[in-house]
Amino acid sequence: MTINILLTQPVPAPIDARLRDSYTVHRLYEAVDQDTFLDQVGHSIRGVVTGGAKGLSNTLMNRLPALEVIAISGIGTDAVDLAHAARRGIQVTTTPGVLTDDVADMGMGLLIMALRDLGTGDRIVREGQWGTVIQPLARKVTGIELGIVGLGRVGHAIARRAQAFDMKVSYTDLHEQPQSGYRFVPDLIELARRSDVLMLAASADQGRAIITSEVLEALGAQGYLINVARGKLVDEPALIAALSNGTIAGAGLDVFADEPRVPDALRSMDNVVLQPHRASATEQTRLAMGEIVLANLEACFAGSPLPTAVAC
Ligand code: 8YV
Repeated sequence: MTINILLTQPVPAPIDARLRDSYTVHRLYEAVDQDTFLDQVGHSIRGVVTGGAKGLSNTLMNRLPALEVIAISGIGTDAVDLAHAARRGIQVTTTPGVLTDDVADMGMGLLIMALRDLGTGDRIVREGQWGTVIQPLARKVTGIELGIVGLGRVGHAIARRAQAFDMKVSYTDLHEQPQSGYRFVPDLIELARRSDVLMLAASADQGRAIITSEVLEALGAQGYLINVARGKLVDEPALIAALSNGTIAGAGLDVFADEPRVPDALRSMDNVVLQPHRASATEQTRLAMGEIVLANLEACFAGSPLPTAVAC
């Protein structure tokens, strides 16, 4: 009997084809009326494939009584209630390792774009204003003090890249990692105070905003915030206020509190660089993530240990 899988968002075409080879695929994102759709297929779904940011709400999980596995194409588990899944005996998997480099690359890209004001330069050339509009001098990138919030896989990859730019790297995390060789600053406000750029690479499993108005004040008028982690880590109204009144100099954001909605205030500011949550969105990485999703599904339905299960 065929196994029914629910997709909450599209996956790359080759992965989609492989899913269709092995399973009956149902697409929540194409359903016009999701409620009726779930009434029809919900009872038969044994596996869900979803994204890190999208996850799976408890309301949705509860509509899937036969669910055995939630395969997250991503590393964030903050949008799945792991305790609820565990109580139901549902296994949860992620795709660790393969998106690390892309996320770090995006972090560095946002940093350079924000400090060097590449967006304005691009616009001046495109709009034929070279020679008429004088663009203010930008901020030097090489040699800055970089504060990394969360020294996990992504944080380490950012730090490695930062060293090639002669940046002085400090970090905060729940615990010191003496073997890393980077300066540990336990207090986030202190880290912000000594950083030119604060880069968020932490998990958001605790679901609370750690970048508060106090942290932004400590970062200061010459400071920048870069976020490639989760929007919910930032008090977004406080960030908007800090950007508009000069409390900090600028920001580079790939993630937001209520995606895909981005506050108008952020969209209208010249000192902010915005991306639509695309840190891992390269063909190579999304295919690698898809392979891990496929391997987890296969193991689950073969009754084998799952390659990258999350401890619930
Ligand atoms: C993924 C993410 O690209 O890994 C995560 O948790 O948020 C993203 O970087 C996303 O899950 C893809 O759907």
